[in-house]
Amino acid sequence: MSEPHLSIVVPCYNEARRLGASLAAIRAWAAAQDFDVDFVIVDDGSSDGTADLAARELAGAAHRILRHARNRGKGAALRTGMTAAGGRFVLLTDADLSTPIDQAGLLLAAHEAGAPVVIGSRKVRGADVTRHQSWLREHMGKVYTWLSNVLICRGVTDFTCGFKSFTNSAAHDIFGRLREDGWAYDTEVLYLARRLGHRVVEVPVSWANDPNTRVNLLRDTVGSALGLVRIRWRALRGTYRAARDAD
Ligand SMILES: Nc1nc2c(ncn2[C@@H]2O[C@H](COP(=O)(O)OP(=O)(O)O)[C@@H](O)[C@H]2O)c(=O)[nH]1
Ligand SMILES: [Mg+2]
Repeated sequence: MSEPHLSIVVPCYNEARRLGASLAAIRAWAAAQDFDVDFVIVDDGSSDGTADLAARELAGAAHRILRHARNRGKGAALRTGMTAAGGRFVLLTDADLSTPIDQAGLLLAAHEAGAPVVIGSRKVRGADVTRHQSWLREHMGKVYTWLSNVLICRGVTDFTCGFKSFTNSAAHDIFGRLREDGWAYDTEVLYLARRLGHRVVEVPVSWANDPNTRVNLLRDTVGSALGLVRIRWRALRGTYRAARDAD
């Protein structure tokens, strides 16, 4: 297939239980569009047969399944998947489709209006959170957003929604420079987008929490906060500028 209009990248870690239904929903949505879609699945060292399941579900569809030999984290998986994607636009979505795939139309409309980076937001007017996270997780999320705004990048309402899309060149530009392997990657993506001059547009999306989560609140909150400090430190030291100049 020549370059598809849209590549859909799904980072997966032990997703055999819920990925099948999600891929079926995405395929059904894609079949109803008047443009070509291909899939990039990144199996990040799963031990539950995620890659085999993805191969079965995507038989007959344009797709690639990329595998990490060991678990490296969502940021690392997206660096692999987003820089391998060939579509004119590249959408990343969580495997649980907490944001339903039909919301992709809203993001694509923003691209057509000229935005290189479009992020789903649960916080801007018009967003619709139909099932909330636990009180504690939601409040930790607020603290993370505040810290990300203060330390790294102002004016973003929702860093961590797992539904974002990019023009192909913005995807390669940003994810090729990503250093964070773990959960702080979201903030680094937005930092890099700003730094590289790719305008970021927030689009309100609907979102329903799936309580089945790979996030460990204590470990991953501390890990993410340390990630923000690393990003700020690299920014101060000019690490990202050096990466850009090396092009
Ligand atoms: N590649 C990769 N993906 C991960 C990892 N941990 C979580 N994910 C993916 O990130 C997405 C969101 O994970 P989830 O557990 O639903 O987190 P939550 O929605 O933030 O509670 C899913 O697609 C997961 O498969 C990981 O270590 N590596
Ligand atoms: Mg989830």
